[in-house]
Amino acid sequence: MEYRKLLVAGFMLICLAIPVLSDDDVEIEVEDEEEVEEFEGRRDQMPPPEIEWENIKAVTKCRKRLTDDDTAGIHFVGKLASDGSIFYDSREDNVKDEWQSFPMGVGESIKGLELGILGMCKDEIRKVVVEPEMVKNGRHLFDPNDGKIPRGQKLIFEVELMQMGPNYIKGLPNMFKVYDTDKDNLLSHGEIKEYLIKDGTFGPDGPLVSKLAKEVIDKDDRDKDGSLTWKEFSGPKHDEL
Ligand SMILES: [Ca+2]
Ligand SMILES: [Ca+2]
Repeated sequence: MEYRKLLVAGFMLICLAIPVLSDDDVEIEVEDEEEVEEFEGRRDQMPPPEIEWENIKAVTKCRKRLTDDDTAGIHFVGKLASDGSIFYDSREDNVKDEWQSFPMGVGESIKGLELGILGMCKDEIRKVVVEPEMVKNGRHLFDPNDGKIPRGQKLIFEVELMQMGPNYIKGLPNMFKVYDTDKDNLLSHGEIKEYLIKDGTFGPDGPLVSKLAKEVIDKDDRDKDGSLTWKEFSGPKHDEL
């Protein structure tokens, strides 16, 4: 009798344990399925085979992965592969004092670095190894004349993706017209802000969106009247209004 009780108890334990285990399995599968749906059509945007990379910190579930249609905001440490010495650390750069942002796919950043961060999730940390022949471009990351990018050497970058945003240079037609919703041929702070809120990349209405909109205006507002004419606006626009 005792033996049968034990058997029953054992069986019940197994029954209890199986759903617990399979629940876990199901949960993981569901997450993966969601990921596949989210990233459909973008899965090919991972680094090409010639780029050596590995995730130091992976984010398994993210709303969006970095593509070459985005602007990337990264913090990174650049090291020489030969001796591991650091030639640049964006967190230590007191001149820029912020992460580095650049539109992807238009030669603003170092080619190998740019290819190596494709497919990253926000907050992910990735190590990217860049062979000497892929240490090209990068005019936006550093001043090309200040000698900070060691050319002709194999480099290692440890990159944290801080932010993704719309790529203002690539693939966006006439942003002047997109921004100018009241069609007065001037861009106002309010119009830029309205666009950023609708876009949603930088979150809902708040200080960040306001600040970014101000930056868009201030950067080009040569006569300091608080709005941008078509001539002042340096973003993507067609040849004429
Ligand atoms: Ca306007
Ligand atoms: Ca102006």
